[in-house]
Amino acid sequence: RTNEWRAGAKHRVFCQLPNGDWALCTVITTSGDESVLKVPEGKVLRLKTESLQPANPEILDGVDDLMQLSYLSEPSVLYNLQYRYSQDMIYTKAGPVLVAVNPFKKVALYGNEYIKAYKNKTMDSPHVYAIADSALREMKRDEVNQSIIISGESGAGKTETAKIAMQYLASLGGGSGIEYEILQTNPILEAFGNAKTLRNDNSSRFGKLIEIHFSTTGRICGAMVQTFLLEKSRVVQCAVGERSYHIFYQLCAGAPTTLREKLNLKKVDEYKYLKQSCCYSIAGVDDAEMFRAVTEAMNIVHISQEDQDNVFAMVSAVLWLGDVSFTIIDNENHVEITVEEAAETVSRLLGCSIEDLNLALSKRHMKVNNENIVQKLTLTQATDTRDALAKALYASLFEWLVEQINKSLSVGKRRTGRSISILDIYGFESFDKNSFEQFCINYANERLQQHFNRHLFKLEQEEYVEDGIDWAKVEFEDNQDCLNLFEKKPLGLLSLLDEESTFPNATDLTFANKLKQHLDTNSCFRGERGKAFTVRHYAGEVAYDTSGFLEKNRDLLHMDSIQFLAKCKLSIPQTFASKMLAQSDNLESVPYRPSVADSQKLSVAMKFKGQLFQLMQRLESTTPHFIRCIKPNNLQLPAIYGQELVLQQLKCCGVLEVVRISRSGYPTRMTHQKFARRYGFLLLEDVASQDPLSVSVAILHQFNILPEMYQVGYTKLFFRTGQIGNLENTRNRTLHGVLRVQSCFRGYQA
Ligand code: AD9
Ligand code: MG
Repeated sequence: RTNEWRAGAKHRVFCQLPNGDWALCTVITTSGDESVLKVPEGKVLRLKTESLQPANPEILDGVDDLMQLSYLSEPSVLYNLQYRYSQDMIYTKAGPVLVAVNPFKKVALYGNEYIKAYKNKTMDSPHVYAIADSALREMKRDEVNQSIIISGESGAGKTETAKIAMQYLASLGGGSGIEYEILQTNPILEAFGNAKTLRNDNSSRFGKLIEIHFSTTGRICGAMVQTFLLEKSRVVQCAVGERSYHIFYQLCAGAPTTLREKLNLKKVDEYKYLKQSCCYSIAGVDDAEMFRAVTEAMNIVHISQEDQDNVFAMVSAVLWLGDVSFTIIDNENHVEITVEEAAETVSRLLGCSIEDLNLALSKRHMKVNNENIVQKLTLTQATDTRDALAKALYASLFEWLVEQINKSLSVGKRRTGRSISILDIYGFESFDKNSFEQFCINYANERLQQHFNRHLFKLEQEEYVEDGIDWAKVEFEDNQDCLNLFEKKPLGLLSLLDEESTFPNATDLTFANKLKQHLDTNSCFRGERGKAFTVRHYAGEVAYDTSGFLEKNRDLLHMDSIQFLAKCKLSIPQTFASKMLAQSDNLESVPYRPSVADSQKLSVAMKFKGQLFQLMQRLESTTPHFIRCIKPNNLQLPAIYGQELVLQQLKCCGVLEVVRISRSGYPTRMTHQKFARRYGFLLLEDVASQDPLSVSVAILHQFNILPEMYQVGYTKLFFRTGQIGNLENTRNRTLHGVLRVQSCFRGYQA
């Protein structure tokens, strides 16, 4: 805010209403330190002048780019987005970033006509298509790989946005129908990796990077999908009101009779795994219809009928596994599986004997003092083993599907052209209770945020340098401290978690205590009572509960389970298990996992960290394009714009940061020509030379714009925030004056 600003009569200002929302109003009078205001519904309010915030002049209402706003205050940014949102203009630029506000309804902004218009540049308002188009152009022009990085919280529209970007790129065609295949990966991945949550009916429970490859002639020639950390726990437990993965419901609703009989399918509300959340359908979604779409998509990406049969056998086996029950056989609570329909169906579908299944779920082979012993499992242990097996089966299925998709879309090793990657990864999460999943997700977001900061900051400053203006580099307060808290060795969150995971007697409480002991001096960390700790993330503080951290981080699948899967006749789990066994020739090197495969030596957190590093490396070699999705309400309903919710996300995902960075720079830019054209007529004295630069400089002088408030570049003028607003006011007053004089004159003549 500039110091010069004062609320004067007729000024547009923002005032905060009792409910906390900002409203645009006009000042009627100001006396003393109070102002009388007219608010939108015609009501009149009296407020302290100092509580008002300046509003931008009317010509800036609903501008395409928040950078054009003279005042970049929170209310002006909120107002601008809302102004556009109410007219279905859901896209707005925030400097280099595209902001997308979820419409929660069909908006007429997509399809071939629009794609053509953006391709031919007959349309240039902010759009995902425009972003995809610049990615394409820059890929060709600079011969550099590009990335489109989409972020935002759950339900904000990341996955839809990613699909819209893919749609644009696919419209370029590839010749062999490969572009259609690429689009068809979406229904498959969504069926197996998305689920209804309390926040989003179609929530992605995995992160995804899709790299689209182009030939040297600029046509699509292939693609590769990489996924991150699927939420496995959902397969065996999910909260009331949520659902497990879509495919379970789709299969049960849509399988044709023969398949239904072969897989011995029941109704969804008859499976224990699905029953616990009491939620079976999604409003407006026909699961049976979706099943047909998924099988059709599988056909298109060349998954054979036989493989599809295997896939659905596994889906059914996972469901039935949840119904496998145990019988207690002694007074120490040891169990065996109950031989009934569930166990029989599982063994038939997986292609194993009931004895093998029983062995895998009720016994464990251990090596104690170099002696092999067989331990009987208790009911709790057996149930956990069963659930771990179900999760592993499902995860291996998901992995297998991604592999098949990649085989089908692969261009082979002789790739010559460039690529555009689209990243759709879970956004920052902060719930009442935050567990290991949020811990990993938020860590990923810290990494991405760092990438975001570096690039936007660099870009911003490069423009100043390119236009030759005098610019003292602005140092930016980054999130390195928080990243260090996670990554530092040996005393960082991840290292300590891994260390604790190696101790057989460690508990979630000893882990929490260890963190407090070693990290309490870290400014981004705070130990809480009991098993809790708080991390100060860039997007806000999050309190984590360590319950389940160690177990989820170890993610044990016992050797007995792996060996069991390796013996199954069904090919997908069998291949998966054989691969794990092949990697585990040196079991002794895993001190804390006496009976698991070597391939599990890496904890979940460490694997994830490795994946993230790889991802960052890949993104670093690309030119990034950022899209920030915003969820305007928590009801998944159209036309509701919750200011507080939007503001919190703008802050969270760093849009206000970008705006803040710009505020410390020169957010308003205008070419010499445009500036001279727009304000030249205000000049009182003739300028010797009529070239735009001389005219511009004369205007700046006449209006006493202080030298520190602007910079003259080679092609543009750069202004600090608020400067154009003053000029614009003078221009309007002058124009109105002129019009009044003209109309008086006309009246006189008549
Ligand atoms: V999550 O982190 O995976 O839980 P996303 O991916 O951010 O989340 P998603 O793309 O799934 O959200 O969008 C949620 C819903 O918003 C969609 O199912 C649509 O109903 C709705 N949506 C999002 N974007 C658009 C759009 N451009 N046009 C219409 C949209 N509807
Ligand atoms: Mg999603």
